[in-house]
Amino acid sequence: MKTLIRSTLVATMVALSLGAAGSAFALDIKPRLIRFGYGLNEQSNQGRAAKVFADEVAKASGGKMKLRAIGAAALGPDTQMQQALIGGAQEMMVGSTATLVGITKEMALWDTPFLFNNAREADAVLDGPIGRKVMDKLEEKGLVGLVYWENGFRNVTNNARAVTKLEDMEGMKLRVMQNEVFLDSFRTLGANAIPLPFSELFSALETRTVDGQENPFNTILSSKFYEVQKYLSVTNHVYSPWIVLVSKKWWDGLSNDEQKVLLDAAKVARDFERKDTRDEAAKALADLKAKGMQVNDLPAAEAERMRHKLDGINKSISANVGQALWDETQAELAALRAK
Ligand code: TK8
Repeated sequence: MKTLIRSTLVATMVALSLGAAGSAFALDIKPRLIRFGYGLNEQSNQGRAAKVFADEVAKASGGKMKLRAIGAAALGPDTQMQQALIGGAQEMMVGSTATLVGITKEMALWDTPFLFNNAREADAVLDGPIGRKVMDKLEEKGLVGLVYWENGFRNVTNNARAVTKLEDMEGMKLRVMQNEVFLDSFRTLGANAIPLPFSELFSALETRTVDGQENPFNTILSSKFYEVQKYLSVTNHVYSPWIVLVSKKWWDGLSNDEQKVLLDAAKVARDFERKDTRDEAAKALADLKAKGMQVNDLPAAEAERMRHKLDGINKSISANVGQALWDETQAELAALRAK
């Protein structure tokens, strides 16, 4: 009898609160599902940070928002996910800024060869007003950029020879990201540059469709490129950012609180990701050596020759992103270097 009364009471209370709060309450109890796609596998720096991001979103929203991290390009390569975000068929992703250049030309700024000398410069510019300005350009195209993560400084791997001088690039069949700046840069250096989505890269290397590719140490390790590549030449030819993107269509339908949860969580994940990526990079290099890759440094004088050879690329980048943005970036870097 007692139990019956209690359960009737509870039922009445639930019915009352549902009635009082109306349909908004009924909607609230169903967590908002967010598909967050990325290209690398779960055991990568990208995968680890995606998990931190998901945990943080769950915690900060009290379980009302549920971010599902979906890796290994299961939702498609970067360019396909970007289109899904624009169309509103997918909510979020993290990927290379380089694959966004076809959508927002200012993103090409980050592809400038040898733009940043170190991570400190990259963080300062990306997290400062210039990084913000470039990110804001996405909105008119249907995307919202939240934060930049670190992909890292890129290095060349291949099966033909160690790259010890500019001439070693000659005729190398090298996979590059799908972007005019990367294509032009490597063609200028003499390589036979071939644009391919990242998700097709391992098999292209394995089947010798291409001789080589370029990516940071962490990715060369997590994507097991050491299984199909012999030489790793430390060229550090460009710093690659990743960017956390949201579908603007979907973002505009969120409450301010929900937007804040995502932005704050993206920042927490960014700080984790940069630290993890930097901690792991040195270990990854040692691991790659242990796995038998032949590693060499590109001498500074040769890097300088490459940089010089690429002068023309810088001119076309500055024309494309706008001279004012280019000048502002150079001034900011000069100020950072003077410190
Ligand atoms: C992962 C890519 C990757 C990038 C590339 O989807 O394509 O080489 O470095 O990180 O964005």
